[in-house]
Amino acid sequence: MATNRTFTMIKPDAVQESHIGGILGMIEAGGFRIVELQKINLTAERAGQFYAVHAERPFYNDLVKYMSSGAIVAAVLEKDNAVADFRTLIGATNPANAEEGTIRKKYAKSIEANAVHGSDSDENAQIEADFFFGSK
Ligand code: YYY
Ligand code: MG
Repeated sequence: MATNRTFTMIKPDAVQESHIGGILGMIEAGGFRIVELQKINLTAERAGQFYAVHAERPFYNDLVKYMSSGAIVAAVLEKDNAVADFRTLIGATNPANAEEGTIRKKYAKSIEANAVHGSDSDENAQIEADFFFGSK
C-alpha cells in the first residue's frame, strides 16, 4: 500500500446512532477517496488483536468490550499525506480536546466512544488495512 493511504473504523456508538453517512460525508468532504469499505462485527478476540499494542494499558479490556459491542465500519482511504491529514480531520483522542470542525468534536461521546479510529503511521495503516481487507 502506498503512503497516500490510511485506515479508519467508524466505532460502534457512531454506527448504532446512524452516523455512518455523516462521518463518511465529512471524510469525502475532507478530500479522501474511499478505496475499501466494509460493515462488520468484531469478536472480542479480533478487537483484542487489532488493539494488541495497547494490551498492557488500563483501558484495554473496556476498549475490547466496547469495540466488539456492535457493528463497526472499516475503510481504506486515499489522499496525499493521508495518515497525517486524517489525524487532523478526526481530532484529538479525547473529544474534550478535539478541535472545532473535527469528526470527534462532532460525533465522539467520550475518550473511549470517540467515533472513529485513524492509523498513526504509514506502516500501521498498511497493517490495519490488511487486517480487514487482506494484502492487495
Ligand atoms: O489513536 P487514537 O485512537 O487517537 O488513540 P490511542 O492512544 O491509540 O488509543 C486507542 C483507543 O483507546 C482510543 O481511540 C480510545 C481508547 N482509549 C481509552 O479508552 N482511554 C484512554 N485513556 C486512551 C485511549
Ligand atoms: Mg492510535
